[in-house]
Amino acid sequence: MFSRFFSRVGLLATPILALVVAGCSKADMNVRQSTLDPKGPVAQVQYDVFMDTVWLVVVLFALVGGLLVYAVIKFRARPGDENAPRIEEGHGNPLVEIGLITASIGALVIIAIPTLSAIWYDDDVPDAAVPTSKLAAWYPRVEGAKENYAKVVEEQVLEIDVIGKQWWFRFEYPQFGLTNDNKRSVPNEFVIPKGKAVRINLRSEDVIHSFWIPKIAGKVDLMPGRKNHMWIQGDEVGHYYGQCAEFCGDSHAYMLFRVEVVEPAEFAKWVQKQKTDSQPVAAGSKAETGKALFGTKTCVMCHNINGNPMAAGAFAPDLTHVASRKSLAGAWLDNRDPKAQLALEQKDKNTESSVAVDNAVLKANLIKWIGSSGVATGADGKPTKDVKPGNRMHFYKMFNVAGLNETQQKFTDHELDCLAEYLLTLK
Ligand code: HEC
Ligand SMILES: [Cu+2]
Repeated sequence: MFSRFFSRVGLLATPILALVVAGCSKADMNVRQSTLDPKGPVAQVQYDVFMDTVWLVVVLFALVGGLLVYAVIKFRARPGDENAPRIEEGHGNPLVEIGLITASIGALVIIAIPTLSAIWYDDDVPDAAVPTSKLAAWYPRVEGAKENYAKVVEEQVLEIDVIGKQWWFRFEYPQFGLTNDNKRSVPNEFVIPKGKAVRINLRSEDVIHSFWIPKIAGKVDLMPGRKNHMWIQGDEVGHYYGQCAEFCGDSHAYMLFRVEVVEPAEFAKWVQKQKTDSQPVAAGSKAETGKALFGTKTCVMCHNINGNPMAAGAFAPDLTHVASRKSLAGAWLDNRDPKAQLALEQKDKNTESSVAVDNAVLKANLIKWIGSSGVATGADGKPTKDVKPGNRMHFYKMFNVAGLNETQQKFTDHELDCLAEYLLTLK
């Protein structure tokens, strides 16, 4: 009776198990955010620690499970056992107990060694990642005076400040003067040169956030009133997806970011581009109307646009190059053609491949974002749903002539069209 039940369960379980195991193939794990597909040394070390632990646990499981199965079979009740003499039950075998305690400690030590060394390695840019430091270790006088050694190492490490806000990330490159104080910060998407060690300084301007790029490194918290740091390095050119990994309020789930790993020459070009101003708009164009609306509809209070002297806000994402970015609003809205993007990823078998910005998609996203304040009504007569619940653009309280108000604006379709046309010129 029982054996028939078990054989049925076995019959059912086998194909299910086969399906589950098939899902574990490496190719299927190649998704946009996967810690099992490391593309840089920090993520690699974290992956290795994970796998070390998995294998140790597999051995322990087989050992303990195996002993249990052995005991169940060997000492199972047999017909006629009722009359057999009872076996004395033992209590407290010191040899077994001490043996098990020692084995457990041994297992913990085995896991602790790679774990601790990984924690040290991930903490800050290791000397080995700085070309000069290797050389200087052998020839301390090669790079000029010895006292300059620290400075040389420092110069070779690219430094990026990451600032968390509800609900988007701001990136600053102090070595290149790309900072919020200079009105040259970079929101949502940042760029790093391939194969170069990057020190990441993490701060928050409001609540706790967490910085996580699964394929490159993660996670380290951004804490209000406290500096944290980590380092990253991208070894393969591509477009990588990151995410805030610490619950931080209404739109936490919509607080994403991207990092583009590019060839060093591309990186230098990108930095130069960030230092340029926006171009003048053509007279009589929709963009010109949009630029004027950008001034009158309070946008200038929060947003900075270099080349538009009115727009000098330091609170919200810098829009000087908004139309060149592949995503919008904390990287929640994608400005690329989704079909073309999927086709490319499938063709290359690589989720790091990326198509360029699609202007039609970008325009639709701009209109959706700016117009979705929750006060406008949709075709069904109900208030439109906001793209990011609680976001600090549509639900930010500030003083105006009428007192403390949320900055909700109403727009006509024409106004939205003109605003989008203006923002599209900000390449
Ligand atoms: C009260 C301050 C404030 C005002 C006023 C404001 N914005 Fe924003 N804006 C923000 C904040 C904050 C964000 C980031 C929202 C997020 O991603 O959570 C943002 C995001 C954006 C973005 C997306 C930027 C990016 O790179 O992702 C655009 C475009 C934008 N605003 C356009 C406008 C326009 C056009 C106006 C005027 C109609 C305007 N904003 C008025 C605060 C403001
Ligand atoms: Cu967050």
